[in-house]
Formats: sequence, structure tokens, C-alpha cells
Amino acid sequence: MRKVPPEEYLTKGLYTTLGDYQISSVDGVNLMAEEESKPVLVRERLDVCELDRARMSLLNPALIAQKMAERTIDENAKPLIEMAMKEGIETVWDRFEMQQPPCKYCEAGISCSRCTMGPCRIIPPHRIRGVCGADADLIVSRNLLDTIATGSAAHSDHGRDIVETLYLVGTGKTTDYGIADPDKLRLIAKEYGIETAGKSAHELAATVGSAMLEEYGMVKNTLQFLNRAPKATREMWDKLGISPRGIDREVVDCMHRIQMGVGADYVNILLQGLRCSLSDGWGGSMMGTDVSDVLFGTPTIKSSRINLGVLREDHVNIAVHGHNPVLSEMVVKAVADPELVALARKNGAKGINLVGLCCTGSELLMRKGVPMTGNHLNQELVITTGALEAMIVDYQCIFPSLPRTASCFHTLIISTSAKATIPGSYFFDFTPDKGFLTAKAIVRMAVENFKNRNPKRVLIPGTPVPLMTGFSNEAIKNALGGSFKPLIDLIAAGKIRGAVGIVGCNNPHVKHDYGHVTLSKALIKKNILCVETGCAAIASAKAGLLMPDAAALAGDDLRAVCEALKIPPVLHMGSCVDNSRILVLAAELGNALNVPIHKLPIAGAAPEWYSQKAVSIGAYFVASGVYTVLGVMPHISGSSAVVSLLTEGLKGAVNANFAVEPDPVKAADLIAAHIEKKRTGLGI
Ligand code: XCC
Ligand code: SF4
Repeated sequence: MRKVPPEEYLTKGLYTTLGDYQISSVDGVNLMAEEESKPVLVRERLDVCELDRARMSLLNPALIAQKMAERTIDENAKPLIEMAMKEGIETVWDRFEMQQPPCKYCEAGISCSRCTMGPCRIIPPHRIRGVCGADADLIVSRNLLDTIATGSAAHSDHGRDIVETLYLVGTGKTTDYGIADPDKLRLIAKEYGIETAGKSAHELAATVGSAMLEEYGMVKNTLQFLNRAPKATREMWDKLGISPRGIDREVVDCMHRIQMGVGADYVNILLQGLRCSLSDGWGGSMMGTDVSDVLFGTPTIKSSRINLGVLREDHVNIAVHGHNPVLSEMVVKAVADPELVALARKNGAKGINLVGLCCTGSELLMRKGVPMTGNHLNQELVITTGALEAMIVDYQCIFPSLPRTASCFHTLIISTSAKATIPGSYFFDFTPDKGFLTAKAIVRMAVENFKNRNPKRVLIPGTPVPLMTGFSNEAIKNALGGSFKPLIDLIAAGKIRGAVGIVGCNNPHVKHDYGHVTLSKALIKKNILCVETGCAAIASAKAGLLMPDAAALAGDDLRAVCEALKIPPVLHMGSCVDNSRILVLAAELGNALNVPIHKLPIAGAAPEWYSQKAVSIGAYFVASGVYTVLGVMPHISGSSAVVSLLTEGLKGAVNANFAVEPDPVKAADLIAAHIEKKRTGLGI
């Protein structure tokens, strides 16, 4: 295949169209099947595999066995990790090893390259200020604010895409999507003070969509959903001056403060971090969750299956990876299209098997029961099964290296967001106005690719684990008979000591899934209910904790509750934007008891977090009054002032703080002690 020189790449526009380069088929795949939606090869098709694999020397089998055991507790992942090492297919763990040891200045957060007077590092005792005069406290806090703003922007921009879709549905600019939960839309409209009488769901969609889009700007100067929080919590924010004003505004304010010569006081900088995170949790993410429920349905309790074993040898396998249900919901529709199913059969497959990965997988799992392959560190392994025809990605948490992994197999990586084009992927410009047509073209490409699969290279390990999902607040209330009162009574009676939101990612710093599963098990043993989202929930699911029979692992009281209600001791509440469901749950408990969130016997934990988004989540948990324990140390150790503010000082401001504890068993002890203290405070 002809390589595209960069100058040509630039002059021909952002993408190299397949037409320009006469690539009408790759490995026999007809890429021009759909007239309306044509894929575009981003830059060039990667074919680095042979070279790379030759470069990786043959490892001794004992070392392979040792690494396999050290890297994960996911039994289905192990055979694939082993195969990848034997065949020299690079994975995240190999790259992690190659990055060791890390730069100690970056790790401590005391390097700065914000401007060209630098880059600067703080090296005590003499080099204690950057060229501009910034000291360690300022450099660390600016770096942290940058991280929070990035995470908040990612969540909130995802929320914007969902809200925009609602608006397009309401104004008739797309007919591919409908209003799946008009009742929820009406409730939201009322919260916004919008008259609902006599209005159709579509009219309301337009009005609510427009009102929500306004909250991204700065005319209104407040966010509607902040009013869901208990009054005392809102007063705390106002007093501290951290009530968010507008979603985009808070992100821009952060970026302004970290420009050289603006923010100079680390306390002021970190407070803005809290404000920006609140605009994510109670703003962008909460809109993302609620509007996704309106468009695609509020999750109800249902069953499904999980792990790499959900791939099927005799089916066309398609994985959706990323975060945005606007794409994945259309793919769900497309894989059921009779024409495409017939095409799959014509190509020799028994049908089309759609599976999820990471948060977009959680969205589909919660609402549709679509089976799930795994979490963040499973993403390359899904490809190495050799049974995946296409991985369709949107944005966030997608390894840029996926096309390299795919080049060792027949798998196509299909990117769909103009924000996240990936060299070596086939790009479809996915927009809601022609969502279904594009999804169909993508699925057709995957189906046609089935004949390129090499059956000799297929390795689908093990059998899937069953799970129970769909625990939206609405579904939990339903299961409890219509309100949270029975839950409150159980907590008051001490049958459930409290609840913990376990959230966040995988990170090669931690043995894959070990942090999540160990912490969850330790907490349920102490009669503490776990509510989980994102990759944490997926880890627990793979370990069987999302099944009612996992109650056998819980303490006696929690076990009895789970058995009576026929629910698991670990509840799956959704993707990472759905951490807003945990905020709403906390708010509703606080409102019912008429106390601020910080007085509740609840906590948060992120045992394996990696992402900037996770920092924003942790920050809005703490800013909302939820004590939060991290399993991975953020890059802040270079400033004892910042560390002490986050782990102690914040108690005086938001009545909550961060703790860092890499050992999940010890983290469970910290959390249990905190919950008991809060129970005493409430007199229960
Ligand atoms: Fe990404 Fe959301 Fe983290 Fe998983 S948990 S690694 S952010 S997919 Ni959200
Ligand atoms: Fe150095 Fe200050 Fe520039 Fe950072 S902002 S690179 S500390 S001079």
C-alpha cells in the first residue's frame, strides 16, 4: 500500500480519502458499499506488526508465566496475555514496563513546561522556583487544575453531544432517534420550570435541549441540577464560592488560571478545581446521564453475560468501545437489520454478535443487556482473540495503539468522532442526523470482513460469567417498592452499615482488576453496600459479584437483605458519566433525612483510576461531601502543602477529604471506620 507523505496529507485535507488512493478494497473488503457514508482511511494503514514482533525477543516461558500472573486476575485475559507475549504482540503492560522507571519530577508533579521560559523542574534545596518564580505548590496545583479541567471537559463535552441529540430530535433534524422515556423528560422539564401541559414529547425535547445547551454558556450563571443537592450542601458551596456558573465557563476559567502569570495561589487554584469538577458531576455528566435515559431508556434490572468469552466463534463479532451511546445505540439497531444479518449468513457466519467494552459497553449493558467483553485493560485482548471483525470506537480511553494491535489480525478499527481520528483506523464521520445510515455502513464493513478471519488464529478463552445490571435510581426505587425509604430504614437499623461508590478505571500500576475486586469483597463482608460504575463495575462483574448469589460473600446482615430483595451486594449503576446517579442517590438520601451529603454514612473509592476524568469525579465527590479513597497516588507528592490541603484541609471547607491507600484491604478499613463515624454523628 502506498504511504501518504505528510505534505500531501496536509494539502489533501485532514483525511486521505480512499477514493484518492484507489483503495476500494482492503483484504477483500469492499469499503465503498454504502453510497451515502464512505469510510476514510486516516493517514495510512499500519503494517508494523512483523517488524515489531521480530524486535521483541523470545521470552523465556517461566518469565511469561510470571508476567501473566502479575498482570491480571482476569482468568480469561491470561491465555491471551500469554499468547501475545509468545507472538511478540505488544500490549499496554509491555509499554508500561518500557516506561519504567518514571521521571521522578513528573511523578511528583513538580515539572512544568507551560511556557518557553522553561521547561522547569523543582530540585531542592537550590532550584526551588521555576524561571517565572512558581514554586512547588503552585506548579503542582496548576498541573492538578489542568487535569481536572481536562476530565471535566471530556465528560461535559460528551454530555453536550447527548443534549444536542435531544435538541435535534426535538427540532426534527434527526428521525433516527426517539424519546424512549417521555415521563423522565417531563420530570426534567418541570425541574427546569418549563410548562409541560399540552406539549408533545418532541416539543419538550426541543425546549429542554435548548435550556440545557444554555447551561454550557454563561448567561444563566447557574446549573439547574445543583438544586437536586440538599440545601445545606448547596449553602456550603455558596459560602465557599465554588457553586459552578456555567459548564464551559468553569473549564475556561481553569485554563485561564493556569496560563503563566495568572493563578499564583495554590489554594485559590484548587478551589477552582472543585468548582470545575462540580460543573461536571452536577452539570455535564448529570445531563449526559439523564438525557441518555430520556433518549435511550432509563435502565431497568436485567441479566446479561460478561468476559472475553462472550465473543462467538461462528458469528461476526463487533465490539463497541468508548463512551457515547449516540453511536452505540445506532449500532445496536444496525446489527438487527435483516439485510445485514442475511449478509452475515451469506458470508458464512451464523449471525452478528455485538459486544461492549468500557463505558459505552456499560451504557448498552444497562439499557439493552448487550454482553460485555471487559474493561480498560481488556481492550487490546479483545482484538488478540483473532475473532473480532471490527472494533467501533468513539472517544475517550481508546488506546492510540489499537490499529497496531489490529494489524496483527484481520480486525478493522473504525473511528467515528472527528475529535478522535486515529491513524490506521477507518473513519466514518458519525453525526446524529444520519446516524442509522452510518451505523449500517459500518456494520456492513465488519460483516464483509468475516471472510478475512483466520480460523486457526482464533482463541476465545473460557465461558462468560452471568451478571445482573440496570440499577438506575429509578430501578432501585422500584425494587424497593417505590421509594428509598426501605433502604434508609435498613441503614438506620444497621443491617446495611452504609454505601460506597466504587468507580474508575484500570491502570497497569495495579494488577488488573485486583484493586476493584478485593475492595468490593472486603466492603460487602463488612455489610457495606457497593454501588459501582465504569471499569470498577466491570471488574466486579467478571468476578461474579454482580450476581445475587455473591451475597454469600457478604456479611450476615447484608446477605439477608440481598437474599430478601434478590439483588446482588454490588449494584451496577452504569458508565462513568453515570456517577451522577450516585450523586443523585446521595442527594435523595440527604434530602429524605434533611441532612447535607457529608453527614451520610457513605464514601467513594477509585482503586485503579488512571484518567483525568477520574480526577474530576474524585474532586466532585469530595466537593459534594463524600470522603474518597484513591488507590493510585496522583502526581502531587512534590508539594506537601497541596497534599495536606487535599487530605486534611478540605475537611474544614467541604467536610470531606481525599485519602490515598494502594492496599485495597486497608482502604476497606479506612472506609468502614469513616462510615461508622458518620453513623455515630447521625445517632444511628
Ligand atoms: Fe475509561 Fe470510562 Fe476509566 Fe474505564 S472507568 S478507563 S475513564 S472507560 Ni470510566
Ligand atoms: Fe517554568 Fe514558570 Fe514557564 Fe512553568 S510557567 S515553564 S515554571 S517559567
